[in-house]
Amino acid sequence: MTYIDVFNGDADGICALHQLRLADPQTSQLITGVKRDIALVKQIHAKQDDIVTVLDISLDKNRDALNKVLDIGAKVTYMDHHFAGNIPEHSNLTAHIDTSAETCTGLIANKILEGKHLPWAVVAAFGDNLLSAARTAAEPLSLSDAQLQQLQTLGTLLNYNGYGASLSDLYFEPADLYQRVQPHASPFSFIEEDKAYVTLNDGFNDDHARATSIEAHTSDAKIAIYLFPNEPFARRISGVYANELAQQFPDRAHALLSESADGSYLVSCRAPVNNREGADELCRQFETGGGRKAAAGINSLPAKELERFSQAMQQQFG
Ligand SMILES: [Mn+2]
Repeated sequence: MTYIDVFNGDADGICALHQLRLADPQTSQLITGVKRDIALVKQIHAKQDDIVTVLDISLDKNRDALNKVLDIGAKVTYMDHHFAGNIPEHSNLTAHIDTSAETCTGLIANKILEGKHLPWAVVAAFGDNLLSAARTAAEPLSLSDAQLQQLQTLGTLLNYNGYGASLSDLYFEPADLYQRVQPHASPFSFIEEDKAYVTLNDGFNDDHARATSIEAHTSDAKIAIYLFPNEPFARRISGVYANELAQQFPDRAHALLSESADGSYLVSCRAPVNNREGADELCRQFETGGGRKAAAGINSLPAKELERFSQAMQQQFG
């Protein structure tokens, strides 16, 4: 019998798994990837009675593979907050899915664990740009403003590390980053003791400075679209920078399009913070699009569809 942990390679995925494995330590096989690599369940080679945990990836995008794993006889616990569609009814499946805009997988895990490793759930929520949900969740911890800010920065950096078209864009492979987090019951000890924090912080600051020098391609009171060049810094910073713009201009929807090597665009889209819905609806109109109400993306938007995207965005948020 093998434990198989499948998780999104961002802050939320890492912090959700970390909470669960702090509560129930097991040696497990890790399956993850860049944040956008969400078709992870098909990578599972399960046997009967294996214990599979799937975190922070849309069930809708993994349903066929999930059904196969269930039919083999593995026991699956599935926790997520992305669009799920129909959830299979199977005696081997336990699903904890909550798609409300103010939660994330780390907060779902926290609820199940009754707050046992709450600081990591707060990091997860900050990572997913749920700033007010993170602050509310943190209240029982009675942290100082400076400590809360540290958790926010850690969430941002773990999230930042997940963005890229391939693992080679990233500072750390998400499985390695999870393993570096693993010895730390407290996020503050990770921040103080692991040099990964400094590496990510420095990388983030460099990428961020380059991002802020790029002006919007189109912008008005309701929407803004940015075009970023085909460079690793752009792929790494795009998602976190989109979150930042969303917080800065809370009534506006944002799309950040990073050019890929083949000329298509990798799209990060954010609904207005003051009305967190529609990002998934917009992105799902395109073949490789998906995500959740507040934050969604398109893996490969053909260059010739830029105008169509622009119009669809205007339609959705204009
Ligand atoms: Mn998430």
